[in-house]
Amino acid sequence: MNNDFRKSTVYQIYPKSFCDTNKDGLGDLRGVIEKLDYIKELGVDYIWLTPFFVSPQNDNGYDVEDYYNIDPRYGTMEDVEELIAEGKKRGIGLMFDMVFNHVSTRHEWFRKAMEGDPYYKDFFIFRKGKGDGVPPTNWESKFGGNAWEYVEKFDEYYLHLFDVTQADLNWENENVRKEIQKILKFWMEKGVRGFRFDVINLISKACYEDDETGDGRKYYTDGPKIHQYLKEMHDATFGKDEGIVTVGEMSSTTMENCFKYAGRDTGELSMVFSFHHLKVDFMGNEKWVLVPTDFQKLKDIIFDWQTKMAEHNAWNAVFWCNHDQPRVVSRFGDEGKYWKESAKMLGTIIHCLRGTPYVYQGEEIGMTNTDFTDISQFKDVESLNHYQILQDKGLSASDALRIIQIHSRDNGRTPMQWDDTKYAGFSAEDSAEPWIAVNGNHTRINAAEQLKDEDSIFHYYQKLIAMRKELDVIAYGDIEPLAVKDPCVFAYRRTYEGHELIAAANFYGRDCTWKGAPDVTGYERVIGNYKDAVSVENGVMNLRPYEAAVWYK
Ligand code: TEU
Ligand code: CA
Repeated sequence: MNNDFRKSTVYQIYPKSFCDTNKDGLGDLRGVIEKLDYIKELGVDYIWLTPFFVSPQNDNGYDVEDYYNIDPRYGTMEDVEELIAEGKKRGIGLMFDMVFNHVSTRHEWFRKAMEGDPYYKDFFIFRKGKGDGVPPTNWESKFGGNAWEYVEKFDEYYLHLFDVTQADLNWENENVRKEIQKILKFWMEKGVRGFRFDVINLISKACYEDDETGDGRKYYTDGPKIHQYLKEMHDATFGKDEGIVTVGEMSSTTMENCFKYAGRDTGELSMVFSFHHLKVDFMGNEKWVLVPTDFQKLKDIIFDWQTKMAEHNAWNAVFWCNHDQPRVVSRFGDEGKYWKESAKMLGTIIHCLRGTPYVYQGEEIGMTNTDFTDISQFKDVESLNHYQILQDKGLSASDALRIIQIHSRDNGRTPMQWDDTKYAGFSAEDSAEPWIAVNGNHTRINAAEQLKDEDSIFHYYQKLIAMRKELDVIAYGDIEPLAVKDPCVFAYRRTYEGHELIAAANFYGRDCTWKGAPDVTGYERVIGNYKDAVSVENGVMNLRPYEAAVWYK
């Protein structure tokens, strides 16, 4: 494993949808072990596994009931130990997903709180309502509806920023913070080499007041004690081991806060996920609408984060996909004629940026959004809630379904497509049906096919990942945005110790010309998604549909 996270690439696995070895239709940890050689082949340094701890699975494991034990549906502690050891043998470090903003209401702490134990009641955020069934504040849950749940026994409400079965923890309580440190130490002792922290910038709540202008996020996002809590956690646990890599998922954050969260010397985290660049097909913060992608905004946001984080010595995680996002080839590329070109183009843009790239399972083979045609095929609590909310607002069932099809998190959660058999090799053919339907296009889009094909998306990603290791300019270089206002080109220059790298891409399915392109004579074309070179004449670069190319000097 590469201890320098700037040279590393992370592969994200959503175990429930990755590989099912015991034929029950649910992916499991033995499935991850079985596929380690495939992941090794891609060339990544770390695997981030989303939660597999004991959980009622109302939010697929982000509702943790017990951080110290493995949900039997995923496997056993022995499986986890074997996975860590087998990863290590292959130079791959395991990063676990720590959900510390909330716990499942089935967690022992919450159960004891509900029994009235004052010690544990103070682990959560209970407040009086405003009378007449009016909750303490008008804050909205991220999954729809008010964020407070009434408990008759106490005549109080508890806060849940996510599902009603995900109760927010009270970080003001030092005992909560101590318990969290214990959990981290436990997993560090097991040999875990990194952590991803779920919505970690929501843990410090500023106050409990009505938000007159919004949904409450301004009162709990990047709150007043957030940096203090992160430093304390860092100093007490992973900060003691330089080799541990950490990434914080930052919901609706500001860059100023990220300078500290992911600063080189701030003693908080190694890097951050921010999501502003993935809201360019939203209306403001409203996800459940259909609006075209704003390409200019996408570039502006990425370049802004790239340049300013660099100026402040802070580090980004760079990514298009995860288990909460639609598939990028469907979203910003083309599922049809230019499927392969556009998938490679999107990979090129991310992998040559300044930051640590994350590849989400199936992205490396160009997996697409679901082909679901009926709401009953969707499983995600967020999709199902919003399907109802949209209709309550007056949309027809078919219009609501259209929006869910485009934005649902389930787009990223259909089974990994290993081969062209009935269940795509996720489950054996004689298995129970997978928990969520396999995309019909697995007969065409699958790993087995791509491993055989030198020109596949898989092999292109493999090359991108290797390039970051070979060329210091990718890992360490400065970044200069190019073609900033061009309506179809995404391009930038990286520089480091006399070396230069230029990445250029056409984001659209038609030919485009980039006027004022840099002269690349004398540069080596290190990668590209068309066989022959791009033509450049008199400062004009002619890019074919979704063409991407990278030059190095
Ligand atoms: O997600 C945090 C989060 O707010 C979003 O990604 C959210 O799912 C989306 O914006 C809603 O439109 C994290 C996890 O990645 C997600 O899977 C969990 O459901 C969530 O936290 C709660 O733990
Ligand atoms: Ca299974």
